[in-house]
Amino acid sequence: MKPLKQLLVGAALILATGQSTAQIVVPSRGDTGWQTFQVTLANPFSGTVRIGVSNEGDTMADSHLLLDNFVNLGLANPGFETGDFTGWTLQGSGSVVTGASAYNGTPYTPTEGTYMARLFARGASTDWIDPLLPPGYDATDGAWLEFDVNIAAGTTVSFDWAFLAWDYVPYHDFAFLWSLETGNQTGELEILAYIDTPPVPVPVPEPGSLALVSLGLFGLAGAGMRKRKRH
Ligand SMILES: [Ca+2]
Ligand SMILES: [Ca+2]
Repeated sequence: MKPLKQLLVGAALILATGQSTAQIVVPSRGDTGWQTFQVTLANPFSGTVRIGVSNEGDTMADSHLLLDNFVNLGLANPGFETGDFTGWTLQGSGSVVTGASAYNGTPYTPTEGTYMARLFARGASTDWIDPLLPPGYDATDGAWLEFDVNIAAGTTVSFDWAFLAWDYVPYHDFAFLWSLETGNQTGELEILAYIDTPPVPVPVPEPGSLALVSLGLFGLAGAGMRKRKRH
């Protein structure tokens, strides 16, 4: 199975920006901390955007996506400060909250104001993402915020997000940004973060470090483990 990372290699770039953001590999039941997605549009963009979170491989252990502080996207309630989803279209499960916790208990608070959105990977089918994923991955269900935008070239847009993994390898729950430019048939997908075994650093052999080398090889073998069924 190809790593999701390869989606970015040679892929058409989202929002006609000519740039992309780093993709974060989250270990089992880990979390990303707050991240800012920011792009300056090289070309104007008019179309539909979906930002959300999906289960992968099964429909259990729903991961979470926190969102806040949407800048320059022309949104009426860009930081959820109404205390609800006024002005937004939510598909699937989500709520507007003043705080949240990662699986390990790490607390999260809004990056702007008092409120933020918390989406759960359940409630709406994400089968529509499958054609945009590498073979072997299976998006099942999730939730996303959807909006139409009309952005002028040269505009810098941004939003804050945090992916809280509730699942573990080999279930690759993921956070995504999808866009469909008006007139196009196929949307473009960017994976913001997904669950996987973090890359194993290649150990530099030194005298007395053979044990470390062995551990590294063991880790690589683990990363190549085949997907197994959950019962
Ligand atoms: Ca899951
Ligand atoms: Ca806010």
